Amino acid sequence: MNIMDDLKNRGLLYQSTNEEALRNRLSKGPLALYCGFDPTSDSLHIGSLLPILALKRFQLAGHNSIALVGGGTGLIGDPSGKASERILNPRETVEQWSLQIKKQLERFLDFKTKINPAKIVNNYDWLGSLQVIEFLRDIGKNFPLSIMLAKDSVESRLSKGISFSEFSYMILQSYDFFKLNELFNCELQIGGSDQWGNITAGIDLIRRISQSEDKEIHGLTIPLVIKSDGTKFGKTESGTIWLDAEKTSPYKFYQFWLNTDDRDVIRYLKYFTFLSNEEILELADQLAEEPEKRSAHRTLAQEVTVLVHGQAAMQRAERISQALFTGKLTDLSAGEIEEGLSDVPSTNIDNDQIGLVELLVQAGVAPSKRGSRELIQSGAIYINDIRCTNIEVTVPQLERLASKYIIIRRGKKNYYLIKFGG
Ligand code: 383
Repeated sequence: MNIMDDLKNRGLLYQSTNEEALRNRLSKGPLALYCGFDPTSDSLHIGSLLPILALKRFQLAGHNSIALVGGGTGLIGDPSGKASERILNPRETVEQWSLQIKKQLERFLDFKTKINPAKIVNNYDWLGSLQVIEFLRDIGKNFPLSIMLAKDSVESRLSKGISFSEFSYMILQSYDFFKLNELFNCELQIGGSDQWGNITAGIDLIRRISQSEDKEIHGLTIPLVIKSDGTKFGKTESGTIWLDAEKTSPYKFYQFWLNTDDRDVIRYLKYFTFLSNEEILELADQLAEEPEKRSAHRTLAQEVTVLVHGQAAMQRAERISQALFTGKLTDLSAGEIEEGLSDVPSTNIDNDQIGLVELLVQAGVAPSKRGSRELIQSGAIYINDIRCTNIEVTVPQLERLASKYIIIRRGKKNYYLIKFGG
């Protein structure tokens, strides 16, 4: 299937400068395209996943994908979609983050293939050495103020405040497009729908400099992910879902996708996986007929976790999920216990010569010994998923998981992790 039809079927086409012209161009052979990512943190989060996968879809369709790390633009800050001025990050920090983001992007694209190897560039390489006179004379001269002021990113901020730096951001991104067009004949820029203004500004710049109104150059945006319940995609109670395994464990990542709202799961399968239309339709049928099996959710969680963290990490996430879900906790290794329970209150206990009643107090499960006894006697306490109603039990009598843990559950779902000996 051609890439435009594939994107359309998946609901990934939001806006394009001229769809017919782009389709026409794509049908003639491979083209180079790019998408940019600013280092505004030490890791990308799942908000960047859709454009990253779009770059991958283009590469799989035979095109030349370029991922751009905004080492230069990240020093300024894109006002698009931002309600207020950003705080500037120190140069060394942005430089460090650029390296980390480059590494992450590299995992998704194929740099080894002989036919259409992906490229990764950093716009600091050309923006960093731009001279102010050159910038204002050769580039700035091509930006009519009326057009700049009318861009959403600027207009929405005029009354709230926007600095000259952020106001000028679109010129930098436009210059990138111009540069990549010059360097690699890059003919298409893609991005989220928030990037429309910057992408079209770049196209205008290239046309002006080349003095050719019909120069082959295109822009395409993909939708921002909207959740059915109206809350923000990619955020949970415990924070952002990052692509870095150190910041969001593969288990947590897997659980995030597994917990997708039923109303969103089929759309996410189209957005975030490479499964075919037929495979997704099949899962939609299963969701309608046997929703309790959660095949669509599980497939989504598996596919996206493999894409981001690899097969082994996905299988480990499934093992942890399975064990916590069925209560077969004895199967878990120390690392798996830590990963699966990284979000729950945990307590280190040095002196284990105490009773269960005391342990519950020390671990914050109960406010007092009296409260502790009441909880145990009422049947609310589970040790390693086995109910314990005996207030005489002592800690040395309890089984240790992976030789140093005890998992306490209070009621249906309040977990506590106890770790013995440091
Ligand atoms: C910088 C220089 C370019 C082209 C693009 C850029 C980055 C761009 C931007 N993008 C967002 C970011 O970096 O700010 N000005 O956080 C996000 N993107 C992608 C996508 C998205 C956008 O990285 O919609 C979500 O992920 O475009 O918000 O020459």
